[in-house]
Amino acid sequence: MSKKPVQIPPGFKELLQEFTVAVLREAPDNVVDFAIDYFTRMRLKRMHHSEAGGDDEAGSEAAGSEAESDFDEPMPPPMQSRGPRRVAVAGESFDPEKEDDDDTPIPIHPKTEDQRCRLNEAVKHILLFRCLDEDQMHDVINAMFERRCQPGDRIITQGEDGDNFYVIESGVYDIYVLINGQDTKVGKYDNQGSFGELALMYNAPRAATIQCASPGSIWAMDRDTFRRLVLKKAFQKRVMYENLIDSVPLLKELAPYERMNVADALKSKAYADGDRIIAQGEPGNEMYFVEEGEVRITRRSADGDEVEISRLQKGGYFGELALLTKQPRAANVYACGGRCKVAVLDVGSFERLLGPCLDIMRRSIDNYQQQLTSLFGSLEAVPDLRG
Ligand code: 1OR
Repeated sequence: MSKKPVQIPPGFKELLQEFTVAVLREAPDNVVDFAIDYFTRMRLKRMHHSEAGGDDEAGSEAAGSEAESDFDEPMPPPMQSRGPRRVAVAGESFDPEKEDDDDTPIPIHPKTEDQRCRLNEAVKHILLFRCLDEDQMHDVINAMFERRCQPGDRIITQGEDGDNFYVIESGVYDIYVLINGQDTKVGKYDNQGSFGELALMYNAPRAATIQCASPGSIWAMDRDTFRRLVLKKAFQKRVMYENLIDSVPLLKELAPYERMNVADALKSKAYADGDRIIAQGEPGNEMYFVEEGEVRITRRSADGDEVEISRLQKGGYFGELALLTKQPRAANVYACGGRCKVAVLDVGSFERLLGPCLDIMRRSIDNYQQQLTSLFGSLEAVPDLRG
């Protein structure tokens, strides 16, 4: 009986070595979750890289192609696919240019004035649309169609292929994920938000089940239109901020899905040396992450002198204190050195997305307080930063 020789796929050894090093370095609590996250990122990077026309390292290239065919689940914890996959979709590669080339007209679903107003209101808060300009938003509004929902209606079923992307106008929608074979409720959308983008963006099966829990209305956009109008820009934005988000220790508290939402919400601002980013005493509506360069944090003492409190580099964050305490800005922040780039998160997104990081941020207020006391304690009464 002839035995077939065992073939080790090219790059497989390097892939396992790199993964092992990552596991040892990070020492994750849950290795399965970590592995899913690790390979999803690798796949995203590879897609981005090939989109940019670059060459991958031998190891990751081979690893990427393995991942492409074998790894379909984008989110931890592992969510088993249910039912057969639509092969044509699963086999499609990510090619944003191809989406652009399509010159069939964007569908127009006629709307009453009332519908248009309601839809305009609903899309205002959709993070994924932040990367679009006015004309593109016009196409988006035209292409969406309304669907009324009743409690119990299943809008999305985990494991199925993706047909539409949805924006919520009203109603409550529960999120279920298969955990140990059981549909388990992991969250809900309460009268706002959007869902159904993952399967369309990553050509993956639906990662969760979405079921209506109170009557409402949602707006749908079909898969092809979503890919043509939104995919490229939204995808690029997620990849662009992935690096930054990875470099911020605070954001390690978030699940990968939550980190993607943060990427959708961020926008970058560049400053020159000496520009003031935050002014002490002013109201605060935004939080910042340092993307490039350095910032200098200062505070005015009682006699008007500005004293430097600290400096932050890539991965550091600032501006969260006023959002947490609802107090005016407690310090000035200046760009310093060469070019300084920050990623800005508005207060609404801060409140919706950074819930899991709140404890860490609150604890760091005590550090600020200690720093303040050691710098200013002997000169003036130290304000209470806890709000
Ligand atoms: P989709 O196209 O995969 C299901 O269809 C949608 O549910 C998905 O896109 C998201 O828009 C949305 N993990 C994955 N998808 C989620 C999650 C989620 N929540 C909403 N969706 N998690 C829940 C976080 C509260 C992580 C689960 C472990």
